[in-house]
Amino acid sequence: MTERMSLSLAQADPVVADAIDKETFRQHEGLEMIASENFVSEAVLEAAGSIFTNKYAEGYPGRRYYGGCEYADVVENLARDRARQLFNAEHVNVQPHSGSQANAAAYSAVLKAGDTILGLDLAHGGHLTHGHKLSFSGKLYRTTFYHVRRDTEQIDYDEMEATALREKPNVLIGGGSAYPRLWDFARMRQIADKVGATFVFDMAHIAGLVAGGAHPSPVPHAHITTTTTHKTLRGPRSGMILCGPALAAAVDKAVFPGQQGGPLVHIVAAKAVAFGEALRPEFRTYAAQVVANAKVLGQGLADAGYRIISGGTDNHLLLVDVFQKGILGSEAELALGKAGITVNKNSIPWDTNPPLKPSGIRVGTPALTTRGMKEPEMRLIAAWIVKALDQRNDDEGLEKIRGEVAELAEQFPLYAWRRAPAPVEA
Ligand code: DSN
Repeated sequence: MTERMSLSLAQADPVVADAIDKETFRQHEGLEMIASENFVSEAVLEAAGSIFTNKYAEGYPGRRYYGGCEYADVVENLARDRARQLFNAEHVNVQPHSGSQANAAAYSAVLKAGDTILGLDLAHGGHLTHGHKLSFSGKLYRTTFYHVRRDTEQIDYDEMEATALREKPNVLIGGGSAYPRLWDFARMRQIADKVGATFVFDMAHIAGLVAGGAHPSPVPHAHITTTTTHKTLRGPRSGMILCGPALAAAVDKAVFPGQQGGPLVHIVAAKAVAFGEALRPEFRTYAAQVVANAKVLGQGLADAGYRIISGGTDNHLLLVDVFQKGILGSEAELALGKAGITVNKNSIPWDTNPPLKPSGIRVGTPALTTRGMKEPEMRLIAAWIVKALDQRNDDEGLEKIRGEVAELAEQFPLYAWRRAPAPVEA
């Protein structure tokens, strides 16, 4: 081994090391409210940064195309067994590198090019991979969409059924990125069965809530359930597919060799650790608190006159109409960022503004709940959000809120031992 191989990151590449230090500090000192983000444990970080990154393990446990896979088999079997237990699933594939690749594999397990997908319109809370024309899903397949109702801003199952009967989709896909309400899994399965479609549910956003018993599970209803593992589920950035025995071989073949080569064994190991954490009783408490926090946060914003899309939330996220107060989502994102609160601008259903300057923001509670924040902090944060939006053109006012935010963050430490002192800008 050359001397260079044994240098620490700070010695070998100070520029990258410095960016990691600064990112660690950024994550600590602000309020992370992007609904799809979370903070993994030190144990998950350690597994994700482990020497399994060196290993090729194409194939599946016991059936690999490379030698030396005995320990890769240990971690993949653990990840599979724990995920099966967590979601009461018969078959699990833990190799997809991401949610998009999990969806690509799920489709290719049951569809051929040109077949039809019916999914929730991205503009109404869906996901790019559910048929958007710029995604592989919209290029490879014929796509049709269902929507939310104008009056309730909740899924219009009658429209979904009428569209399914008319368009005869081969896959009906549920789930999305910005939908705050419960899904009617049983009704979706009925609609899929009526037209002979495969019912795929993408539970990426809610997987942790499902695992923690704070949200009903799509797994008993869907033919195939896909997910990411890094959102509410609080694992490493990655994907996973669950299904019954009838589709197990097709799904496995679609992941490898269909979509991917060698799995990221270090990330599979980190998934095993995260699923082990999610099986613990504390995770149930966490999931329930995520939902309770979102409700309190929504109430705080509603009390200040903000319109919450669909009138509230059943999960970890809120979609807030800021345009009704004359603010663009992009302006709100910028102002809140200056105040140390990270959210993302988001289209709202039937938005009259364009996606880069939409009418809403999406706000989520998974990451702050991991830090230990509860209802009192949510009330405080709702008040800061309202104040920051009121003072959106006053940089001094926003800076003052940022100071208060940092004081709160300091009381809920994150990765304390990894944190370098506050970076000094040159
Ligand atoms: N980009 C993710 C989200 O923020 O919801 C979905 O893939």
